[in-house]
Amino acid sequence: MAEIKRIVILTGAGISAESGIDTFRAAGGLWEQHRIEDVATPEGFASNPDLVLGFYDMRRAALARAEPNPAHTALARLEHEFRGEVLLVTQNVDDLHERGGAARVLHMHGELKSALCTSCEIRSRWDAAMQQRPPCPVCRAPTLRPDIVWFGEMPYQMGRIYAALEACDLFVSIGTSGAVYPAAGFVQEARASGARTLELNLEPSEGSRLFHESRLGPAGTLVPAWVEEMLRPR
Ligand code: BJW
Repeated sequence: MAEIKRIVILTGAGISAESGIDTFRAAGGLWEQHRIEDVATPEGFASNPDLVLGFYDMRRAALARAEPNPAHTALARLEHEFRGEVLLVTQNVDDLHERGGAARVLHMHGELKSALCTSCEIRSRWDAAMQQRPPCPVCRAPTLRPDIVWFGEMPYQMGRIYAALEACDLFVSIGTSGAVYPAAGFVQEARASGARTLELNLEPSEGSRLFHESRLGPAGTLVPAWVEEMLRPR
């Protein structure tokens, strides 16, 4: 196999499942408990802001009780010890990669611990609840929304992500169902640029057949084993 110098890793809800964070599409997952259109679209927010703010307040509170698991810490170890570049692109809005020690993380779907003011459009670090309509720390207007990319909105950092996909030799997808675009199309972008592609997931995803290799099992076991492989002297 040719030498690997640049790795792009895409993560999804499955990597945080063993930390006790609900995934979206599993039986009993978030989309069985809430209608997507109600809580994850700009239209849902416009018609019932209380419901949406409460949904994200509940998830921010759950995040405060969660800890990074061995998959998060293994990826941070890879980032620090691999003799090449590692870029972590996450669809997750939790901060478990950072708390696990990772430094280069792009949150393409936003972050629970960030607030976006719809008046001044400035983002602020945010830990508290929003349902009581606290003022924006910058302009003082009571117009904060969760800094989350909802359906129909443009994900963040797409220019950097596509540039990294074009330049990478290895693309790894971890714990994502491959049901949501544009992230679900990254494997094809990476392959078109000549990268090898690997999927680590609990079960076959919607895009499994697009990968050169698919390993099935829990991220907390598969990811540390794969990182060990990548760091082994060749
Ligand atoms: C484990 C495990 C364990 C469990 N170990 N694994 C075609 C092209 C382009 C766009 C579209 C298109 N068709 C439709 C669209 C529009 C739409 C879309 O994709 N809709 C689909 C329903 C088809 N996309 C958008 O609107 C996006 N914006 C956009 O496209 O802008 C225009 C654009 C065009 C072209 C280029 C660029 C831009 C925005 C999408 C926003 C998604 N937002 C959400 C909610 C907000 C965040 C939040 O509240 O947290 O993001 S939806 C939800 O799904 C969340 C997630 O980030 C995302 C992905 O879910 P994920 O992570 O895959 O979770 P699950 O639950 O689905 O899967 C978990 C997996 O883990 C499973 O496979 C399990 O087996 C596995 N697992 N335990 C390992 N222990």
